Amino acid sequence: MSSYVELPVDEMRERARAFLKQAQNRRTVRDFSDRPIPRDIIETCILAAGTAPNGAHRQPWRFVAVSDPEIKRAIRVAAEEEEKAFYEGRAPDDWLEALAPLGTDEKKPFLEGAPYLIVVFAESYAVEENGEKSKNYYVSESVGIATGILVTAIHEAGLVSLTHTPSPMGFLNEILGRPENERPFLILVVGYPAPDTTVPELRRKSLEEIVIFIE
Ligand code: IYR
Repeated sequence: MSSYVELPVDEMRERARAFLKQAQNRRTVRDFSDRPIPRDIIETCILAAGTAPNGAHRQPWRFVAVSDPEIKRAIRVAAEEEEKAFYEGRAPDDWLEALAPLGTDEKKPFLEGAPYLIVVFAESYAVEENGEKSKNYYVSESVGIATGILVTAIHEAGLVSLTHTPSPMGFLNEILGRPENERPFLILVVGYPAPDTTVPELRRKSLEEIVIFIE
């Protein structure tokens, strides 16, 4: 394989540590500045997401990158309607309790204020040029991995993001004109953090809590 370059083990270790440090510095942000960001950076990060390993190489993802203020506003209005129903009754009490430390509510100003919303769609099945349907495989796994790479690419570029999942999300197909074989997966809100924003104090699980070695 021509692209594989074996590194000395010490360098591997060093690079793994450096990457961990970068990853540990990523925080999800909920308050965004309205400062614009260049489209080419979004394009580059989406290309990185498109390198994800995926089922049968079907690449079952679509990214809709929205900076149009009217479309962002329409998404905000529709999402807030769903969120209101969620917070005012649809959500079970234990779920609301779990969310309390995050301080979230039905108001989603970032959907309008952040410079970019990247709406990630999962292609449940493909439609060939002749109109025939063909199956995709491991769609959620594939799109989940692609989204992880997208989040990481945006962080590496020096921007911040929020993974947002209004539920249900069917309104996104309507607003964005996407066909029925594309299922909304999540909205990635992207931009600069608002200057005075804070993030909750969170503890990440330790290695012992997340790994079991069998050796
Ligand atoms: N979609 C709602 C609720 C929500 C759910 C989870 I799980 C979170 O980690 C955060 C929020 C909202 O966006 O407010």
